[in-house]
Amino acid sequence: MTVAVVPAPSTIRDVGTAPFRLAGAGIVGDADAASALRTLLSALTGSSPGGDERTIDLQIEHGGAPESYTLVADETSVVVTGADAAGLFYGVHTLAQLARESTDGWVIDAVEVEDAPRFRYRGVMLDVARHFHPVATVEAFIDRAAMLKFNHLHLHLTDDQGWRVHLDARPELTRQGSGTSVGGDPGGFYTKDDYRHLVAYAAARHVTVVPEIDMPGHTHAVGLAYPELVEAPVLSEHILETVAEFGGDAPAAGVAYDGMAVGFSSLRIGDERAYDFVADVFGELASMTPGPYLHVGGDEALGTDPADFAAFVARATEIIADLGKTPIAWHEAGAAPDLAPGTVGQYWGFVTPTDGMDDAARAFVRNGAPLILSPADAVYLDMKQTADSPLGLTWARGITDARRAYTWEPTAVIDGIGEDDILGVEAPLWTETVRSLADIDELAFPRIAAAAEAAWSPPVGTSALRTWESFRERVGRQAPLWRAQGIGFHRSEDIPWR
Ligand code: TNX
Repeated sequence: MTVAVVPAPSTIRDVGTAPFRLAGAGIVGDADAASALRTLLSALTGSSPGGDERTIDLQIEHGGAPESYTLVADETSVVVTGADAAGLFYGVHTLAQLARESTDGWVIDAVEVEDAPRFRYRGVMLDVARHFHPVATVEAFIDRAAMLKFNHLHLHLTDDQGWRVHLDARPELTRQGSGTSVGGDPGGFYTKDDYRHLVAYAAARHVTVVPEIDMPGHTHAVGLAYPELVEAPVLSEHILETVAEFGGDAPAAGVAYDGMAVGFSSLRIGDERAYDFVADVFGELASMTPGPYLHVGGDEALGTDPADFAAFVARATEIIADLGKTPIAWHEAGAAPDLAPGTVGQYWGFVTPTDGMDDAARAFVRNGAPLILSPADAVYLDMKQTADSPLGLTWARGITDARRAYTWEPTAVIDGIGEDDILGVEAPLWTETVRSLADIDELAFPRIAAAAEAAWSPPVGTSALRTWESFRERVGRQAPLWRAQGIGFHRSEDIPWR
């Protein structure tokens, strides 16, 4: 039987009858799901089911696990039943993946699928700071993620190179801190309406936006707008080496930074005005963000004294918690003894941890909160897939091909961190080298599908589908659907593309 579903479902069984023919079939049931299915099928097959000989029935029946669904297809009917609207939406995407062209025209094989997510947080991240990406690009990225059953979009909204969301409380941030991107490329920012539009666009696809304001490091752009809030750039040996490696000017106070070095900037942690700033920006962001999370960054604060860093992240996470939101911080913040209770950690070390990064991650769990896993040498979508591509970086153990992106198991990464300590998996796409949607597609695909499988599918070792051999076959069969969506995926050589 042709199993073409990615991420792999909990169970899929061959029913044994002839397939369901789409020609002459009609779609009935839930209107939102029906319209999503029509859009997918007409892009794929060139026509939308509209007959009345057989039906595809799309229903919500409350009671099952959140986001779960069942799909039963045989010769006479297809029934997709979601435990909630998200579950039905995912069932519809599974159904679109099952459609294939046969001598009988487009058909759905006779199968029975039972499916539910492994983790409740399944994320992708887009860095809109190193290169600004317009609203339409973010929409397209949301569409791509939702097709693979991701349910969170982390927007890395600020960094040394630019501040990308307008906030009335601090209007100079976008007025003076958003003009450029890496390499002197054009900058930009989202208006509050743009941001609200993206939140709604994502929500309509069962995706929650997680905004990140990165601090206390990665704040050079803040200094363009409010110089009193940031320290002078720290030009350490490491920074000067990075500047030499990637070119561009060294960071300088009051000058927009368009290079690729990290770890030279810091808010003035000892100054109370820094905390007024934190309260202002997160307060306004909270009021525009219906989702439960606000991400405070906290990574690579190499320009900040460790004790000062600990004091800062403790206060910043408390400010977020006081707004009624759950703080998320990159794993470095785990070293701080007084993080707000419940602060979620995001681990970006390697699949085999180095440099005590696992200790920092475990500290979040000791503090009573779970972890999001983003092991850089597996799910960083900005690592090079091939040596000859101009896109991507190589710091996370060189080339990350699809096989490496696939071959890891979340509970095997950090000693002592098991299933219940893991909120989910997130695949970040940093954009130092990424200028366009075409660049995003080329780097993200097909590895984003491997990350989706780590986040959604049963653990490695518990399902025959969770092997590289199975994945490469299944992901290769996504090609017609991906082409129909206009996705310019990287044609990894080790995948048999259809
Ligand atoms: C590390 S991982 C970063 C980013 C860079 C990225 C490039 C992490 C939390 N920070 O600042 O953009 O590497 O791969």
